[in-house]
Amino acid sequence: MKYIALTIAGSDSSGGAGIQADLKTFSALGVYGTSAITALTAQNTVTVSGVHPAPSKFIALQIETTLDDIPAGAVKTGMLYNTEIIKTVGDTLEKRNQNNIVVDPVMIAKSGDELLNGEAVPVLRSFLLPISTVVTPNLPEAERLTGITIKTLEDMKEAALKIIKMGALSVVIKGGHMSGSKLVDVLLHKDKFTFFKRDRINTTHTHGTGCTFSAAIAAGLAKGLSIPDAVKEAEEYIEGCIRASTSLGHGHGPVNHFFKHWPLG
Ligand code: PXL
Repeated sequence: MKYIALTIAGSDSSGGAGIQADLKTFSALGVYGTSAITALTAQNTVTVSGVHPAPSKFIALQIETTLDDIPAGAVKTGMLYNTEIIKTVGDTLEKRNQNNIVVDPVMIAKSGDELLNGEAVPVLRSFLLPISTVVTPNLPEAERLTGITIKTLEDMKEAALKIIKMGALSVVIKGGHMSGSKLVDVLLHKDKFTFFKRDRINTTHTHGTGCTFSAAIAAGLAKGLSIPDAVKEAEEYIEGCIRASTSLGHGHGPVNHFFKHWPLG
């Protein structure tokens, strides 16, 4: 059986996040990965020093050409950068009736640099959420999408319900930005909440975490897992990746996508 997933995302020259993280994740989870690159970033573990978006027509061409020949069982979107790219990606996927779309509403890099223009948030909400199978915001992203200030688990549940009302089939709100020794991610799928609790791993080497998590969900969907099972597998996978992360460079080091195969540090 051939399992295939397509990532539509930005390139991270430091190799820890973006397209590079997605392809490593697909490979580690037994899925063949294809890619459409939305933007180049000049980046290391400390800073994003430049962003060079691709022309939106060329992004559409990458998606069309790849999928025409190699249909994907699931697609994930990551860094989309501006309004025009969001609209193009949304239109292209909708026109093709692509199923199993995981939307990681990437807004800010670990270094604090902007990966989505501020004015693009409403466009992401109206163009991408209605076609998404799973949306994976962290807390600041969920706050920007919903306008809800999130301080408690109840706030996370309220934000999840609001994101479903915007048209997403399911949502995982990632609780990593909440303080405390335990983390909770909240999945809302078909009116059912599932809570994934784990101990906080004491490390700053978390570059690529969000990209890796959403790519792992896409890999699970490409393999035919149900949404809750794909999220569960992604939760387990990201925990292993973070436990094996390392200091590489001078800032937030990368997670180890291949922790089952070889140590990174
Ligand atoms: O983690 C979000 C992210 C997404 N896409 C690209 C990135 C980053 C973070 O650094 O570089 C290309």
